[in-house]
Amino acid sequence: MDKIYVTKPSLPPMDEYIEYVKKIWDTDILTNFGPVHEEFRKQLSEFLQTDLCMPTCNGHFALEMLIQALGVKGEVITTPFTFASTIHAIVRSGCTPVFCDIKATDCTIDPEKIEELITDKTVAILPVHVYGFPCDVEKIEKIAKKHGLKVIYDAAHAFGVEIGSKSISHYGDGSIYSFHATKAFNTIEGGCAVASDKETGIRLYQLINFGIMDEERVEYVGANAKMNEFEAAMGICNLRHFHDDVIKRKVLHDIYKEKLSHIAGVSLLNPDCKDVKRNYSYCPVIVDERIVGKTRDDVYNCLTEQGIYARKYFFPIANEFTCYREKGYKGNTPIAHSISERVLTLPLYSDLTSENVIRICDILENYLGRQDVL
Ligand code: T4K
Repeated sequence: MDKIYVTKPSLPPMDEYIEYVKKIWDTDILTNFGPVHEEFRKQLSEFLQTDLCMPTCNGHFALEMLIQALGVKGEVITTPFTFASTIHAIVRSGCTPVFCDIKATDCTIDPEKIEELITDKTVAILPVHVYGFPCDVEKIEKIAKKHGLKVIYDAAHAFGVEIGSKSISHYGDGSIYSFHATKAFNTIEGGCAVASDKETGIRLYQLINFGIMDEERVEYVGANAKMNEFEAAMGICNLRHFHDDVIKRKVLHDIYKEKLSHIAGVSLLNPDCKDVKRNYSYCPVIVDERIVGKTRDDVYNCLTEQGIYARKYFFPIANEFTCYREKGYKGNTPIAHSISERVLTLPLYSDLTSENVIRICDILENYLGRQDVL
């Protein structure tokens, strides 16, 4: 049996990519905002409904650059239920993370718990649209306005997600996406930062290229966070197929939903996202040991023995990382802790066959048993 990983990159037909590789050979421009980059940026702007978006070398640097472009320095309220990048970006930018707990329904920041963490040092809220599930953007905005805080969204998982036909990147003062190979939309490595105002957009553009203004002027302590021509070419090609990929993911997600509803001790994390266009980027499930006496790790091991490599996104939570647990960062996060011990993300990608989804569910059913659905 072939191994099945949690994800597999979407690759366009090779001919489509080669066509762009030839263009790169013709121009001799490999990076530094070349013509393919420019073409991709325009397409991205259209897709995201904004001119203020900048492709970057990855999602992590997009976040660092955005934090810097917005002048954020101080305490930043975020959640620990995320990939290492979110917290590393805050810390590497000289800010202090303050950890807010999450909602059990969708694993995004719990807005009811934000205000109690605000101090006179708080400068920003940095929520994560984890698994592509939108945060409670309206409530977060109200809190931010009331206390004069910036809002930066880590939308690494949320490319293509819209709320009421509006791109999710239009909320807050800025957002970032990841276009890493493992994401629903990839440019090999890559990402993008989106600003909500022109001034931040221009600063982002400058910061991404070392803060260089022109040949004789360097105004900001920027970095090299540029996307190169080969990555931009992959972006152009993959963008053409993104819509179809999401449809394929939804079909597979719906099979999981139906099959898992009959299996004891495991439930699909599938929040009721009203008025939301989803991207089905991950398939997180929660294992309930109390029902079948099997832990998340038991289920993980059972799948691994069958060549199915699910992942524990996100375990451990960031405030329990070796590099952070002794730092004394503020915030109690019992729900995030509890979910991180019970969550498992099952394989989901556009090339996965429905037969394999059924096989994964059958393995789970054999191991955990059936439950009656009302
Ligand atoms: N914020 C959030 C919330 C994020 O989740 C991330 C990244 C970021 C920010 C930062 O964005 P980037 O700077 O990365 O653009 C992966 C990704 O590397 C990472 O991008 C992602 N989040 C995170 C959730 O997942 P790993 O360490 O789990 O990846 P890895 O290499 O174990 O890949 C998972 C599986 O995918 C493999 O078992 C096999 C398959 N795979 C992977 C690669 C790289 C392939 O089939 N082909 C491939 O080329 O972190």
